[in-house]
Amino acid sequence: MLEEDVEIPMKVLIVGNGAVGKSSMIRRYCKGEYTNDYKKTIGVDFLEKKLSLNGEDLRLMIWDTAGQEEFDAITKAYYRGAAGCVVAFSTTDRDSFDAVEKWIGKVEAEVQQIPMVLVQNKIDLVDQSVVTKEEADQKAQAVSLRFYRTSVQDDFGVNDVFSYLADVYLKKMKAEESQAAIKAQNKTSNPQSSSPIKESFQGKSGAGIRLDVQGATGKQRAKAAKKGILASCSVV
Ligand SMILES: Nc1nc2c(ncn2[C@@H]2O[C@H](COP(=O)(O)OP(=O)(O)OP(=O)(O)O)[C@@H](O)[C@H]2O)c(=O)[nH]1
Ligand SMILES: [Mg+2]
Repeated sequence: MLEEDVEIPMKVLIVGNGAVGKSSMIRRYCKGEYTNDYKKTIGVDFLEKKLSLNGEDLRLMIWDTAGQEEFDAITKAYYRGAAGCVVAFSTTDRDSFDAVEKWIGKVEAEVQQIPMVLVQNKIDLVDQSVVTKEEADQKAQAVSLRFYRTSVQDDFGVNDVFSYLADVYLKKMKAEESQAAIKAQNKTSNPQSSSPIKESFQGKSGAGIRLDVQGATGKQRAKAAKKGILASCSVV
């Protein structure tokens, strides 16, 4: 248990080309709603979702960013502080598939490497697919990301995407908490020692998450995150 009465905030981003279904995915996940109408996102937007996972309560703040390039300058300012990212492309849009690396690069330019997932949306339109299953699997391997196929329209796979990112984040926080406890113990047995503990944590995606733990407990982290300094740990 990290902390009984603390709701853990987590900022999550969703990026990808225009019209791949980013806003639809967030609306589906946070509000259980779906519409066939397309209204492009202007700049950024966000919705919240409370999630209980492995006995912990999380508050996901999911930032929806515009896929149209004209908004790039605005959207990248909102990447900071993210603790997870969904990179989405559409089954029926080849350009969106080819742009995956570009989106990963844009996010990493602002927040280094954070846990990410690759999502192929509109899997209900598989008959009109312009990306083969093999190509999509290869891309996921090439960029070393956990890969999900979703249909926001049919409500297929959407919950799994966010649960996975939340799970990686919780594991990271728990690793931090146990490292802080070890450090406190070391300090008691050897008061001279003051070097920061560094510990690597292997996420499910295979991405190694390096935590620089300098005595903060999970509760302190959660409080710091609430004050807006959410992503104080780096991922390598
Ligand atoms: N068939 C199908 N259509 C979908 C699905 N998800 C979203 N759409 C449709 O795709 C269109 C674009 O969806 P949006 O969620 O607005 O796309 P976006 O990625 O937010 O686009 P930008 O805001 O321009 O970046 C809408 O007409 C949705 O109804 C899906 O799983 N299947
Ligand atoms: Mg949108």
